[in-house]
Amino acid sequence: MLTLHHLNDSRSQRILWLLEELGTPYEIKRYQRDAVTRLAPPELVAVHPLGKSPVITDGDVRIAESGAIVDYIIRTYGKGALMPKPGSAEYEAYNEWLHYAEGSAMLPLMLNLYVSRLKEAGAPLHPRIDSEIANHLGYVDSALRGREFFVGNALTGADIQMSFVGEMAKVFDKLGPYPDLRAWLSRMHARPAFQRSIEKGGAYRFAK
Ligand SMILES: N[C@@H](CCC(=O)N[C@@H](CS)C(=O)NCC(=O)O)C(=O)O
Repeated sequence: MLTLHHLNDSRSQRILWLLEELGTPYEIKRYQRDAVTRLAPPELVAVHPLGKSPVITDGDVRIAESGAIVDYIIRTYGKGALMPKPGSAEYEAYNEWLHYAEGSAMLPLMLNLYVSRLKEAGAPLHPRIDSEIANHLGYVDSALRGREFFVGNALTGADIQMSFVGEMAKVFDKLGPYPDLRAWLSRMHARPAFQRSIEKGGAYRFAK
């Protein structure tokens, strides 16, 4: 059976949400962040050398990196759900969002997280970080204008993969100028499968 190696308060939440959307049988193995450092516990290194979450194991398959996990689960267990038809223009847009979330959009948000810890010493970096956050969130907001989902007329893995970008933007209080992104995130949070994933995953402060 597929096992999700789940770290509390993390990107792993979106994999739980995906599994709940699909109704795929799975097991959760839980890992707790260190209360002070917020780092993952060393037991995760036994699952994957990076020691990060999410990771899934499924028989001989082991995958880290959430975009690859979303892609694998949908291809393997989705029976055609949550992804556009391969070869279609919508599929290319879907695949682009799967990569874009972690490959581009998360970078300025993570820089904001770390550079903010430098307090005054980080001040010279903030104009560039802030303008890149605005660049990406503005792009995402305009992509959602007049649409309910990122691709097509139904939920896909693109919405699930992009959700953590929305969560982090919300945590940093950056969603104010982006009504379409804000409304989309609220719609995603209202989905019954998302709500179930919160119940199963334990406390998840990002969705509050
Ligand atoms: N790009 C990776 C990022 C994985 C990642 O950094 N996960 C974080 C949780 S959100 C983690 O495990 N942090 C704990 C640590 O680094 O010790 C993905 O999307 O899966």
